[in-house]
Amino acid sequence: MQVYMDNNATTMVDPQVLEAMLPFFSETYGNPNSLHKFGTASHPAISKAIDQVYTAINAADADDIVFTSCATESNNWVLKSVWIDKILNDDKNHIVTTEIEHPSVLSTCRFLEEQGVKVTYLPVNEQGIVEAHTVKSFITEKTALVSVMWANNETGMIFPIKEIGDICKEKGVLFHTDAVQAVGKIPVDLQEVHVDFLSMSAHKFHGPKGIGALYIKNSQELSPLLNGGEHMGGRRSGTLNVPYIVGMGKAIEIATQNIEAKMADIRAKRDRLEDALLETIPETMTVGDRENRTPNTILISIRGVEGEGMLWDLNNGQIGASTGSACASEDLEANTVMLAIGADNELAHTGIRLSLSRFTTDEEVDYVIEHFKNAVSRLRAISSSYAKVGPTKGGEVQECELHHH
Ligand code: C6P
Repeated sequence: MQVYMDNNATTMVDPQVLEAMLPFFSETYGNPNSLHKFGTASHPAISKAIDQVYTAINAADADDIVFTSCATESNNWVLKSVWIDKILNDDKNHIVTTEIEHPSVLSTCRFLEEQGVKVTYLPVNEQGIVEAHTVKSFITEKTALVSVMWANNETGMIFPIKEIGDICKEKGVLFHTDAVQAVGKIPVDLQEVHVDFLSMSAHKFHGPKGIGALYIKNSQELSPLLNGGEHMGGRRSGTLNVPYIVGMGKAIEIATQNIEAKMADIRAKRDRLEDALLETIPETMTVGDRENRTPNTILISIRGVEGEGMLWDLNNGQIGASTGSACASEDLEANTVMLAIGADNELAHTGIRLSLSRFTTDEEVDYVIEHFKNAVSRLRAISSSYAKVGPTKGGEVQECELHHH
């Protein structure tokens, strides 16, 4: 058996999505900007995909959606263009974000700091989220933009986006949310929540990699990141990637149809897995209240077991998991979110992220529970740090205290 438990890194393309995409590679392959029928033949499919995306997030208008190559591009676009539009060409100089955004936001913010922009990185509480009142207290007259993720990729913790959106609206500050880990996992309703810009990526909800979108409320002014041939009304140039656009539309439609039922199903499997691991393996803890997490995610820490060792053992057992985000997994650093919520360095090296999908089966969950228990026993038997400290409460579930730094 092979079990893929790393669906926050990417997901498999749903076979129905692949099927929808296929005709647009070698049959309807014209450039949509061409005037002949090879080009115009793809227009209905593109319109349909835009409709599928804007309907899925309950945006007001199809014009509010612009396709990009991925969420990294969407995030770069918002941050850099707000810098150009509001900081270079206006009198603002400040961006508010959080300590635990994805690198596509954090490293863009660091780049902007080098250009002279002031950036506030808000700390998270012990649940791994930033509360709305904290955001409010850091907004000043000079703030151009607040950028806060909808859900965190490592913990699944969901941020109070409605409250933050209301504050930004009241203060007249632009609000961007990186909703990569929210769209397709939990309801995202832009009639309920005030957001100016929202980033998403198709491969997180069983669409293809290399296609994303940016929602722009009321298609408001935002300088393009890519200048060129006036594609997408001049907002994002580059020949439209028709098969991937079609795939993204189909994927978001499927993911958001009956989302409550899909969530309940994934949540039941996730909770069973989490309970089994916490109950049978002493001195383990998970990060963040389950009720406020995306229903597919567990970040579990196992005292005395290095995350990388655990991944290696899981990989030998044909289980794919991660120690945190996929793009940070090669540097063997401690889990940044765990450090941000106050875990000590040793504990922050023991985090394992397990992320399920709607394709995860009960048999796979059983297999992971069994393998995980055995892997922990094997690794603890050879762990010098575990031998030094020893089990602190033999056999019982241990609530590890996290202290805020
Ligand atoms: N997170 C993870 O393992 P791209 O690569 O551009 O499609 O998506 C980037 C991205 C942006 N924001 C969030 C919150 C994300 O989780 C990701 C991708 C993966 O957690 C890979 S690093």
